[in-house]
Amino acid sequence: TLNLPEQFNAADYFVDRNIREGRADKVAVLCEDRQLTYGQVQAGMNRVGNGLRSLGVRMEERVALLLLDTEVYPQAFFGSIKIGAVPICINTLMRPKDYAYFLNDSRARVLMVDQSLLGIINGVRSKLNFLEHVIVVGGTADETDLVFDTWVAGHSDALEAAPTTPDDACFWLYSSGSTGLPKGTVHLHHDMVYATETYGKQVLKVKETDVCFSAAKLFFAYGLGNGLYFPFSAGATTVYHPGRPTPDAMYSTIAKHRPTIYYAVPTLFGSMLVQDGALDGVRICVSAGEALPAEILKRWKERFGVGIMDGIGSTEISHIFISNREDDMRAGSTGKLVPGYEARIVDDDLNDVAEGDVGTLLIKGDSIAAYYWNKHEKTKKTMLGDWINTDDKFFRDEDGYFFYVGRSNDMLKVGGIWVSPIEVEACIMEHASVLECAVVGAPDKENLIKPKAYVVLKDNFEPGEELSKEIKEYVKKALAHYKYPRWIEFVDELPKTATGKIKRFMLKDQATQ
Ligand code: 3SK
Repeated sequence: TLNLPEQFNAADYFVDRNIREGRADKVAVLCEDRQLTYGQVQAGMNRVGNGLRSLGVRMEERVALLLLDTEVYPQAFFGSIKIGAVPICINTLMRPKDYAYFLNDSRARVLMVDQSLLGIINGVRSKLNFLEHVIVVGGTADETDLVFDTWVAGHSDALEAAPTTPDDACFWLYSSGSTGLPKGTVHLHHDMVYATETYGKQVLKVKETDVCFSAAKLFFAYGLGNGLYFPFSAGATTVYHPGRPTPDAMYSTIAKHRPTIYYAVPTLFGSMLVQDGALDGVRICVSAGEALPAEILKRWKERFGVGIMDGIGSTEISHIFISNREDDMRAGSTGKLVPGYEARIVDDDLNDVAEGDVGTLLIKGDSIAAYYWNKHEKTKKTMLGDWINTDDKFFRDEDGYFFYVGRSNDMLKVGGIWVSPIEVEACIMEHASVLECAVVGAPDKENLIKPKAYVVLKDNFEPGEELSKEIKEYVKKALAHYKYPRWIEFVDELPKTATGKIKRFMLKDQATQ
């Protein structure tokens, strides 16, 4: 257990403590050509907190953050937390209807949005039932909105933390499932501390001298720990790249800011391997989001002489709970339990399976989210007292190494982000030519899973490259880009059970051959 005081605020722990411990002048954030010290982050955070209070934001109210990775992020995130409000880190890759859902579901009255995303929000503004104030970061705003820089400048840089407790709501992330709407995952003030004391300190071993750079964005649970609360917990420096994490951008950011810890997802490690670039100064790389193919790990080590520490985490558990270690990496295995977490591998009746047998992974640890907002039934099925059902299938060998086998449901992890095949199927079905379809995961040439669609066409439509391209473009426009099927196979019919259910396992087997 953490033994936190009865009154505890995560912004005090992750930001103010750095000032008390003498790091006011230490560089906290490097972003392009700009830098912010811990003293400047604290002042900005306090101004944000005071600014939100002046807009009438109270303890427990949600503040939506639709922001790129820049120096504004820690100020907005911890500024909200410091007054006891609850920031929601929102994915910047989504579509207008998704934003309307997040903002209405959460009932956030304030949104901080990067100016590059303001157009999307304006497009759905008439559908937003609770939003009152929009604060635009990095640009101008129309008369009704506020501009972040001028708004914060008008508020004091002195602020006392609100009297929150370790068990108050602290922040949310939206988590998506194979069916149903995304779930607001409610994390408490102690959750980030628990993840820090366990994975951050005992596996990652982040130190004050480290410079962290996460290709995974801050709005992902993975990126939030990597690029914000782990480095801040140690008084280290973090590097932000606001743009797309292309291999070129990663290499040039690494060359410019010389991080010591570099975090990415397997798809990016794979694409960096086929491009020129160096990793000078990086002492360790970290991978999560999807299983790291052994071949990528081998080629990375050969080329750069640096290992990739592969692990698995979840939005609900805050961060990584099973991981390889710097001095103990087993290719093909997700590694061993992170200290502070317990695991059970169970059958469908929640009985433990024998060692070496495959079952569903349950995890216990104090960084697990308290509940899903407004989703009582889903909360009861997932959060089982001290334990959480990860819906991941694993087996554990006699040495304690865990091996990932797949999902209990049909969800796919694509480039580290969950994709529901059912959502993609529903979108493909809207195309005029499609009679039926099924989407499953198929490995690409790097052995990384991407969506593949099996499509039955209506009469009068001809299968071919043209139509395949058209359907892919249709999905890219309607859904977040990463969800589109990389391959479309036209078939005469889909395999079905006697009751007409698609035999997905047959298609999965076919797609993986
Ligand atoms: O996808 C993962 O493995 C992960 C890792 C850390 C935090 C959150 C997630 C989803």
